[in-house]
Amino acid sequence: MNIATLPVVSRDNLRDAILSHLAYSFGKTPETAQTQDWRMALSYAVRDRMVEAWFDATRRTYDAGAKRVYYLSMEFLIGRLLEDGIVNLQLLDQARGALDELGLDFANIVGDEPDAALGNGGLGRLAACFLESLSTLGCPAMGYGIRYEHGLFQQSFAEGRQMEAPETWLLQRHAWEFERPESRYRIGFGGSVSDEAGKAVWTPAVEVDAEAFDTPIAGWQGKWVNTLRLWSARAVHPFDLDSFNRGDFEGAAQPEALARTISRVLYPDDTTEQGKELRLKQEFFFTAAALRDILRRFDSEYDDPGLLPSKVAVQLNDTHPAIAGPELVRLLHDERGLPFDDAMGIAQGCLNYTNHTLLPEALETWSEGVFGKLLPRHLQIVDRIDDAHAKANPSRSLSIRADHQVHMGELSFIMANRVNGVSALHTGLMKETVFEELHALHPEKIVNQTNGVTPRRWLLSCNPRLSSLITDTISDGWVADLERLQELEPHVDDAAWSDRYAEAKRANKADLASWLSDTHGLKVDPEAIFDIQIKRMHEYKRQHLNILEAIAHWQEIKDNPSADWTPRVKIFAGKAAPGYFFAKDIIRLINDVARVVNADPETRDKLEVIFLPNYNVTLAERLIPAADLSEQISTAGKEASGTGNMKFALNGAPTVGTLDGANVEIRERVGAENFFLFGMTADEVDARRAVEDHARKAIEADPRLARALKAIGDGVFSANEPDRYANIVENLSGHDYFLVCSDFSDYWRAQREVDAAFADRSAWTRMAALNTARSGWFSSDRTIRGYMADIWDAKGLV
Ligand code: NBX
Repeated sequence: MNIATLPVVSRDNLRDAILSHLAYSFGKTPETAQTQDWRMALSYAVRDRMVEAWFDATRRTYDAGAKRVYYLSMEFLIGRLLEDGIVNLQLLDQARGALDELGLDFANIVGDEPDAALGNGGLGRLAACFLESLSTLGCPAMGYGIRYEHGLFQQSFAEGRQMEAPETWLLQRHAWEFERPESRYRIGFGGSVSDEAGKAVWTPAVEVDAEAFDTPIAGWQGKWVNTLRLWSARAVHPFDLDSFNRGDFEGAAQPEALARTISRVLYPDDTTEQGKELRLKQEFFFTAAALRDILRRFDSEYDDPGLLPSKVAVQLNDTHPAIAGPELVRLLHDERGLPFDDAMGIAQGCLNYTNHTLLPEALETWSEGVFGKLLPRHLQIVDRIDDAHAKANPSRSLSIRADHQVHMGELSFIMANRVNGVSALHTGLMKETVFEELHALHPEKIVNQTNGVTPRRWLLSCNPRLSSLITDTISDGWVADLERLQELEPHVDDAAWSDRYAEAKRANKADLASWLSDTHGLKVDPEAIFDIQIKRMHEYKRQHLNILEAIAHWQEIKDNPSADWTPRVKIFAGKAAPGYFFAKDIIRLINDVARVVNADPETRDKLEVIFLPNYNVTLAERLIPAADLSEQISTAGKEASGTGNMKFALNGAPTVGTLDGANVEIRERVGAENFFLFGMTADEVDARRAVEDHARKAIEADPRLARALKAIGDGVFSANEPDRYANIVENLSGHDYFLVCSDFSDYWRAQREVDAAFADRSAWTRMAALNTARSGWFSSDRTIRGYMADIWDAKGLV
């Protein structure tokens, strides 16, 4: 069947499909069905509508002999898929109607879906937005990753402290995946390499199977559906019968338990590399399985491996799949007998690498010991790659293997056809810092692709009120062509339209206020500025700058309670890596400040501080449409891009931020007058660090800062343990690597400008609306078009 002939789905069709799945897929009657059963039945009914387009996409790709794109990522932070699927297939009215008729509440049913947290933060969420845009653009593509049994840990607070519990999304059946027991590859680890007639032969010591699970990803209007293929680790021989017969029941089950460890849990660190062997195993496991799958598909169509670069583009999402370089060379050279140089050339023609951070502690390296023990043949190949590169570039002074470490960034760079950064500033800094020497040797390799976000999830679906206003104003072409939001500009000075814009935001804020009350027992003033900072907890993101300003603000209100303060609700959310103690202290401090400040009757209606637990995609979808102000306050030069910053701007929350990452480009587009800029530039940051005692000098120069720090140090927020935050105070008044103190005064100034601007409501609404109208460029459709043109040389087929 061609997609053009796909039947139109009516409310009644959908209702019948739900009832049919309830009976025949889940064995339940409407009387016995629980919320989860209804949710599964609805999911299957929606999923069914993707399948024809899915088959069709595969067929058309084969028929066209089109180049395929493979996105290799350790993380896909996809969140919930049901509402997304319904929205993309344009079944929202039908689904609501069908559930209504069955006496069910739509929000309740879609809200039952677990949030698939197979990622840590920006890098994983970017991968999820990219998959959706690849489908929307009809680019033949596949995502490859790991089917973690446990995603990112669940966060709760005990007396303000972060507690971690395992995430268990797979305890319920996953509605969207198709298990593919027939798609299995054997993956080896360890062992030795022998020389057989001049040929290297790797004999692994241990083997596991990688089994595929496929999730269809439908693009806008369901015209094209790509696949996210996640690998699950299985034992080659799941059960040891000999042990069992000897009465050793535990031993009998051990092979399966050991094998499954590989795909058991997502590493919860988003910056520091731990160099753990299991992590390297995970990296090799999914990368090797993906490459075998890619070659199998290629072989079914072509018989000349020289054609690979023209038919296959592989994107490495950071260095986590960097082993793809040596592994592809091994497959082509050792297993298929191509000369080494040819194998390396072909691999370099296929692979590309995206860098997401310049933080030195995040750059992956593996000790030769760990690497060589787990992947002995790959270590040899790394050396040959290094030698070949050195021969071709005799002036080169560094190498992939240095200080007894394998440097994955260097390896990725050398093995890639293109290397990209994720914002203009970040790409420029890459050329000047981490890859300075390699860039000088290969000046054509580094390109920029500024990140983007999918407008289907991050506007259409999460903000229906604003979406309807936009569609009423300029019709619905913006959903697939976000730059058309510019057409809103002529309306921002129309009072009636502007009232409707303000009303959408007001209603979103009221919704958030009732949700906060219902679920957390928190009362907030919907008239206050909703000032939101949501992201992973990290010193460079400077949540502590934000809370210091809140403390100073609180003190100032108390000095003069009857002044005309603009009421503010400060909302934080974010997880800290379990081993990142400083970040966990910041969480606790924010919670302590919230407890004290929120209990103060003198300031209660002027300032409130909230830290919401367990930040995830679903919570972001709830908070962003209700935000007035977006906090993007990293130390300049440290945030590679940011993507939350784009979601806020799109949803009409102006930014208070530094010139960092994509903030720079957001400000250029929305206009400097619609952005609250503060802080040092990346160059000024470097200069400031060289100033002796920079923190102490900044504190001496700003009595507000000094007083806020003193309150923390005196135990104002931790009366039963006054020195609880001695470490934070000491860090900030001493080393202060992230220059919190040096940027404080200017941040304070910018925040008071926010207060003044918010007090003029119509001017504020205009500013918010201009943020929406001018953020269309930050669609991930634009980003993916950039990758297709500048990196992959791939074409869309819709
Ligand atoms: O990638 C993030 C950057 O910090 C953001 O500025 C950027 O917008 C985003 C998308 O390009 N990086 C990130 O999220 N890194 C990780 O999550 C990460 C995870 C595991 C790990 C290292 C980094 N070992």
